[in-house]
Amino acid sequence: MSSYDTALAADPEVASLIGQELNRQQTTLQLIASENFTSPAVLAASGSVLTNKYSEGYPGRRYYGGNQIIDEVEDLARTRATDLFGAEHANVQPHAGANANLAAYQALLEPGATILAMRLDHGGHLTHGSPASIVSKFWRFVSYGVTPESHDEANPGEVIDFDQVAHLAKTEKPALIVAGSTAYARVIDPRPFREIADSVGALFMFDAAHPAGLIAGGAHPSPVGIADVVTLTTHKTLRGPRGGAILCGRELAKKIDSAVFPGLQGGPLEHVIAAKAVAFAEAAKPEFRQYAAQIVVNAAALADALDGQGFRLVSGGTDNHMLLVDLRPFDADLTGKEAQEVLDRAGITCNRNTIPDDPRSPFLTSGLRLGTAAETTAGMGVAEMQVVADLIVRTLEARTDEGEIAAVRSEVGALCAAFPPYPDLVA
Ligand code: DSN
Repeated sequence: MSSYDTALAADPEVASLIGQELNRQQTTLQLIASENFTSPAVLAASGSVLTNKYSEGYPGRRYYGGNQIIDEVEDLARTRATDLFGAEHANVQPHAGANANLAAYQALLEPGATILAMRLDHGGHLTHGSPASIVSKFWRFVSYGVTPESHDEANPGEVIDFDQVAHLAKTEKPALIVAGSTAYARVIDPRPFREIADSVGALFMFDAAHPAGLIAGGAHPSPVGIADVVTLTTHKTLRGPRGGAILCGRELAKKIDSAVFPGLQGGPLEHVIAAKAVAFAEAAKPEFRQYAAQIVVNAAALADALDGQGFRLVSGGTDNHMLLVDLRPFDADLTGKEAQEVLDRAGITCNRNTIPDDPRSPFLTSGLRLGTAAETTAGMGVAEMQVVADLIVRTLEARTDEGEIAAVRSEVGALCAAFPPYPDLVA
């Protein structure tokens, strides 16, 4: 009997789908850099009766009755967040990272103000200036990117071009400079951004959606106390429930809070906020520091194992939780889309991604983005990263050989069986 059959007896259709998804997560490799496996405690909090409660407002200032306990939940989450990151203020209500960014812009900027952020095709996020995002209707975006690829092994390029950031800051006079990325395999040092922002009187926001867990675990420099505002997601390297949060100094607290509610959102998701509180406490434990360090070690091991197999690693490698693989030297005809699809069939879940100055469209791409946060949670280490790299290479070499793909799928299943993310849940 599946772990969901009893709880969802009245809805076997949904129970079956959740069971199938649990089975997929337990039996295939999860290498999407923005995903993770939350703890059973996080799952329990986010599946709790707190979902029933309306609590528009903030602790002590709600628009509905019956919020005494909810206030304690949200206060606990805020205190744990500020303690974990060493921040003066935390807003834990954003439903997602995109909402956190939108609220931060709304709090800090007048409509029409200029924002200097990372180019989308060099790793920036939709909320860093995509014409398709609502942010581009309210603010004017100017983009910086990474330096060109270089063939000098000691200095491979494709790192944030701080000369360009400084130049654009001077010429475009942004009101806000944004650091942060969804597809950048290197540490993002907040200090040069701060210096450039100060030199032109701009505010500085660090979008820590991806490295939040690495920051909490001491495996990435913290932007807290350097940036005016830090936005983050709680579900990537931080390993909490799907959601967002904003950290800032006391002087911006009121503006940030008002921008989230009533500016952008209605009732907060207090079941998710409780789950965020659980995750913040988990991330404060000494073992989380080991976990964060292991994510980085595993990413480096995966990069090493793929290097020399014909791939090119954007920026020459990684020093965070992800790597960006240029597929073209491996096979000039292989798109990221095709690679993602064949890897999916082999039980290896990842996503296609543009690489800097990608000649292909974002729908096709020339790259793959791989991340190690989830499988590190499942207990995999350096030895398994070598196996994972071999399975990726075999799959991409045997794209039309269904027998070989089935053989890889079976080996993936055996590897995952040794590292189940939820050993106590039955699909
Ligand atoms: N979708 C997230 C990621 O995969 O990085 C960004 O929003």
